[in-house]
Amino acid sequence: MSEPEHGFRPLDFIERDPNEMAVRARDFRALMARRRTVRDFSDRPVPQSLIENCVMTATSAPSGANQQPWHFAMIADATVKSQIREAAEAEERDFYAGRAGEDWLGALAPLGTDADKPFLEIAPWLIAVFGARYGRENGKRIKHYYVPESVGIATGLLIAALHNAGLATLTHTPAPMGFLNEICHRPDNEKPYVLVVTGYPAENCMVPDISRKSFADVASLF
Ligand code: IYR
Repeated sequence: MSEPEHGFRPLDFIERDPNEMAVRARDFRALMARRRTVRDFSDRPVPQSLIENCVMTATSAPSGANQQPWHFAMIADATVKSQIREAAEAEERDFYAGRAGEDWLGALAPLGTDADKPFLEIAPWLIAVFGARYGRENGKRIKHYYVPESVGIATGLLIAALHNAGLATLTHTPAPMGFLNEICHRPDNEKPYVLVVTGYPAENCMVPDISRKSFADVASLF
């Protein structure tokens, strides 16, 4: 290995009993299998500390060259949420009116989505996830590696953390969503990737009656 710029320290690894490992793997699978994307939220408040803890979990994700090329804007302010709803719906109206194209709209039909996004104002929290295309140090551009992959992994951890905490989530991707830079005051080297909507589901919340692919269809063994 080449000479590192930092020292090394012992890994903080928890050795577990194999039976406990099997139980934990099954329990976590069962917990995550119950996650569903939700579009019908309650306005019931959710404490900031809960959201912050879940975002901290997201920031523990691995990233290209440990550059941690992400930013999470946590939004609870009603005025900011209204601005986001207005901008997102404007884009979505164009999208559903034809910009998406027939094939895309056909693929979305089973979800029953449309340009109305009331959840952007109703849900107590929106988390705008940004990826830094490059970094800046003393006015110099620093190249970032594997930005979409790193941000995707972090977002996956965020969704798992929110679900684990007992909240419902929606990964919402109004396209294009450059308006999020302006509303969240993020620099133009940061690209918005996704808006994670979170809170309690509305009472009697319904979700599409769809299923996951069979394990054999999505996994193979060598
Ligand atoms: N952004 C639109 C459309 C949309 C696209 C995909 I791919 C989805 O999985 C769901 C929706 C919207 O949010 O309605």
